[in-house]
Amino acid sequence: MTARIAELNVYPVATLRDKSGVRRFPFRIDQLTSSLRHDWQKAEVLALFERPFNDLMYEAQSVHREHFDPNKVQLSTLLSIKTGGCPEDCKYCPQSVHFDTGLDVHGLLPIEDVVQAARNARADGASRFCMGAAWRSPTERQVEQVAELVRAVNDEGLETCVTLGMLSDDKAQCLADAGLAYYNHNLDTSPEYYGDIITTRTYQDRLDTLAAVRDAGINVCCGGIVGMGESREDRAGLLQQLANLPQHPESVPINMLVRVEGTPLNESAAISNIEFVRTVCVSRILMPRSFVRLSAGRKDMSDEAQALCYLAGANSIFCGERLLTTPNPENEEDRLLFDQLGIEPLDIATEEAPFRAVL
Ligand code: SAM
Ligand code: DTB
Ligand code: SF4
Repeated sequence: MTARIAELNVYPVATLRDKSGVRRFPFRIDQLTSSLRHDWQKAEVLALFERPFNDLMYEAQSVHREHFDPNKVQLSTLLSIKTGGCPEDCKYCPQSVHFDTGLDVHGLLPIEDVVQAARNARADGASRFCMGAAWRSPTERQVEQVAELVRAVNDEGLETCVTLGMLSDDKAQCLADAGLAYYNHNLDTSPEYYGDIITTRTYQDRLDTLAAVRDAGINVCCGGIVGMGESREDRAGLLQQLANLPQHPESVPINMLVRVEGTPLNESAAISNIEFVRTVCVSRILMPRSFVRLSAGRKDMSDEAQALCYLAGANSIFCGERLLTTPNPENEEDRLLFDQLGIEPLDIATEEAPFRAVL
């Protein structure tokens, strides 16, 4: 049964629509297969973290090979479409009004600038274009403006992703109607550590937004940040939450904290690259069919550390010289590393990717 469904090669959360575009039912393969679990216990996740590194790596790479081409990596490019001035107090974030980070604040970018950036991203090999806005929650008008950007970027032949803060059902639907493929909204950390990082919105607020996105038929991009002074138990708690969602996020960004002067977490205790790789391994094992993104933090990682992340099952990155407000490796550096490793970018236009979106 599991194998036959895998062979169908359709997107597991594709919302099927009839000829008039009416949504019929969400097709959720993961609920039909026995291979995906949603009942992970914290002790089980911790036990994975604690395994000898070679055993953990071997298992993660074996799981990865069951579901993906191990030599293909999906490329997304980020653009900050509205920067800074955010009323939230996320202690890692350079864009919060609560911290003085000397950021160049700007309002929503004009559509021409966004389309040009999308064209550049496509020319550089990205298959998805992610637009981020420093909002707590967008207004109706702002959602309509972003919907227009989504249509324009879709027209450039790129998949679209946006991250705009909290969303209600109707706002999620408006973005779905514009053809948005992915919405990024992170849980960031474990429920237990969350209050040490953010006080202006709750964990439940985040889960509610994820449910609104899912119900609108948009693919979910949801992960977190490590290296914020959290314990291994918190890292296990974050991954447990992600894997026990009613449906695994299609995309799971694992960010290594980018330390920004002026933010309260600038001096927090870092984790080793080996612990980061363990986090990627456990993500891959818990969410076997999700794209796991080696997300923020690559700029400070050696080639060898990144290679270990790919071996651990990371199969997606942000490419391009900027994340939202901080630097990312140059395209040429990434190209050189991919060449050394024999990795190729996933081409969603020509390949039958097992997770290709059909919205
Ligand atoms: N304001 C929206 C929100 O928070 O949902 C969207 C933009 S926000 C910058 C998107 C995500 O970027 C955050 O949820 C967080 O996980 C990640 N992020 C922000 N600052 C970061 C940093 N310094 N290092 C690593 N990840 C970071
Ligand atoms: C995600 O998980 N990481 C990206 C994206 N989703 C929006 C953001 C990383 C931001 C790093 C800090 C910055 O550049 O401002
Ligand atoms: Fe605002 Fe998002 Fe930054 Fe939090 S992470 S301060 S919500 S931009």
